[in-house]
Amino acid sequence: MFTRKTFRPATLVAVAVAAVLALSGCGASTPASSSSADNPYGLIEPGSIRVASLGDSKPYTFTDAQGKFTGFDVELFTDVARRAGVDNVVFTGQDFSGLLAAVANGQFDAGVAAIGITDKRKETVDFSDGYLAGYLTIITTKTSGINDPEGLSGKRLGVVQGTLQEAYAVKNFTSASLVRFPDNNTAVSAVNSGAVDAHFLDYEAAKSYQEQFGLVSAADIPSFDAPAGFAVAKGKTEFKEALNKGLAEAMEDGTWKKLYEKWFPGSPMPEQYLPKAEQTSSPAPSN
Ligand code: SNW
Repeated sequence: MFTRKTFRPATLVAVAVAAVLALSGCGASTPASSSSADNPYGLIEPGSIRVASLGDSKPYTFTDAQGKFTGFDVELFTDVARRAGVDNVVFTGQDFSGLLAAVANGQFDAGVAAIGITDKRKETVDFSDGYLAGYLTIITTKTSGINDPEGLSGKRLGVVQGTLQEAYAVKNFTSASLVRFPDNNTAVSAVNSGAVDAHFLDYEAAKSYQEQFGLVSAADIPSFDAPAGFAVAKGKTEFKEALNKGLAEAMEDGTWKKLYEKWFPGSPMPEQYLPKAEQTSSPAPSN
């Protein structure tokens, strides 16, 4: 792990430098992926968007039985990309903990995985406007006896490394023992086997695992101050603005609402992303 972490960026820089030299011929300093007339968004490969995502965050981003990426975030991003003029979107599954760094260092054009926008993360990447604001949920077995955050005291709580859940648990669930996992599937397996007592993840993914394994929710914690956004490398302003424009269009013409109803049936409808005509005068929770 240590070796890989220290070596990887250097290797990438070497590859990037080689690519620049190969493409420019004369050693000019414009990187291959920076914006230009035929590649205004500065994509790795003009005409297609490479997206770092997750294979096990159903219904946000997941792979179906055929291994194809689908889910709310996947369909929304694909729609927004099309509005920005790019039809070819290629999703790849990553561990969440490495996702933002992989976008920042140019391995991917975007990161899409219910990624909450925070000031801390903005030190690494830029974000589109927000497109989802919901809860962080603790799931457990029916027999664990954990019914609220206080019930976590002395218990083993799973979190996926690098998530807002991890940060929240470190700060607020100080009497629980945190167990860090690379992904949700591994953590939920640990709940099912009894290796941990509970797992802390996004509300809709929690709901999906509850249905699949007969688990129950012990608490829903609002995360409205960190709405999810699409992550892009810093400085790709044209790309980010095109995504924001597409996102605003998808919200205004009802596409966002249609996808929300499709993927999150029965969940309360947040107002702030609906067409303006459908928003009531009462203020939304935030953003
Ligand atoms: O902050 C929330 C947001 O309000 C919405 O509910 C979607 O999920 C969040 O962005 C939080 N998501 C976690 C995070 O950003 C975990 C992401 C994941 O597991 N894919 O760390």
